[in-house]
Amino acid sequence: MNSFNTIAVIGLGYIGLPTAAAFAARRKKVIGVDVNQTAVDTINRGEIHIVEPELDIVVRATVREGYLRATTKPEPADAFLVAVPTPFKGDHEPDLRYIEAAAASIAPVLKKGDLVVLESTSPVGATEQLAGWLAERRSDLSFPQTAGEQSDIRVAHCPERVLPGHVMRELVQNDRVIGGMTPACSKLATKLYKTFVQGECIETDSRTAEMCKLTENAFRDVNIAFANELSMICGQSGVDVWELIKLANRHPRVNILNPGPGVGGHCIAVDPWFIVSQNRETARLIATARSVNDHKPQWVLSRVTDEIAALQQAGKNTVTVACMGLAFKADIDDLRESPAVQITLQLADNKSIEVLAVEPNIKVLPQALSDKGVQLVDMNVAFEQADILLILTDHAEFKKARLPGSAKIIDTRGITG
Ligand code: SAJ
Repeated sequence: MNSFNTIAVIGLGYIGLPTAAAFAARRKKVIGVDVNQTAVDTINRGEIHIVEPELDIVVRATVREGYLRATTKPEPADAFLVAVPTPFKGDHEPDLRYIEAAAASIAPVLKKGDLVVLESTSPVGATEQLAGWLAERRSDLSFPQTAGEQSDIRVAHCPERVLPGHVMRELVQNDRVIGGMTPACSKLATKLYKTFVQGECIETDSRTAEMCKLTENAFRDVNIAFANELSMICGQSGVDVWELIKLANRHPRVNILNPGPGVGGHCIAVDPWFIVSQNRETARLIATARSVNDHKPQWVLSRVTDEIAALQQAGKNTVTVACMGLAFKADIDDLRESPAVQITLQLADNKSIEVLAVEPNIKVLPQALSDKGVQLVDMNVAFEQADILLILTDHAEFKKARLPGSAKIIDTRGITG
């Protein structure tokens, strides 16, 4: 049986790089592959191009010891892990072009006995599609969709489920769902993950594993939508939503999540659409949750606009709004799909106000924000200058700070309660 002397990881982003590092830390020879030459060069210097606690230490050590190496072109290996983005396109249909590109790049170096694992969050059927793309390019090898348990190449879906900010710990400790295209595929993939996974590896088929990952994120999205909807209802009825949730959660079977400015990141705001796009008639609750969460930034904006109008009516000529936090959640630098960025951008369209941004985890503002005149400032500068403090991210720094009494505070995260 394959003993995985060399493992290739395709895609060195928020999931691929930590996974590559975890295998390398177990003294496996790991080839990390990414189309981004800058990322490849950074990793080969023993540095990292993303922010994730403890990842830098593991990458530095494994590169120095020669276990981890990055390149732009796949090389022969015993296992190939595909961890590339799966965004959506058009009317929220999944866009599998990066998986197809990964298949095209690894096909030439595949050999009998290899394992191919799709880690990217994917719509149901994507693993079979990946195997199809590989088979089209390698008619000399047999694949599970035609050869079943006798296939030359084993193919499985093993979705990642790690929480940004806690990736290095969760990679090792979380249970893993292993969805092989056949039981032999699952067995081989379990053997691979057992290299570093201390949680349980639970075997199933690839379609169930695909749906399982989508279900986990849709479940969270629906629950956050419930909290966000409550916050909008409470806003109309003069009830403090944070106190309400605290009280309701004293019930032994109620556990409401936290409202916020909307749902961001590259997972929860995206993955439920994969279920919806394949089940337009039946996935009604999941689709509604998406629209509730997507509407939340507009609701926050209308509250801020009301406050700005009130200050202007009271004679304040130039109102300064400080947007506290741009990251999509606390204590990370990731601005992808961030509702805080969306709100800040829209505020900056109002030429009668000044917009400041405070984001302790970044050094440079994204171009789109600086182009609109938004200034990145320290927290204390914002406290001195702001007429409205708009709390968009519950960073630890903000929770510890003494907020100024001089500004109107709009707290979308409940840190002031
Ligand atoms: N959020 C709230 N209220 C809450 C919880 C979250 O507004 O009570 C917001 C956050 O501020 C953020 C968004 O939701 O904008 C998503 O944050 P998150 O912490 O819920 O999740 P992610 O996107 O960082 O990671 C999720 C995780 N999935 C689940 O918890 C089911 C993680 O385990 C997955 O591995 C990850 O998606 C992924 O890669 O799919």
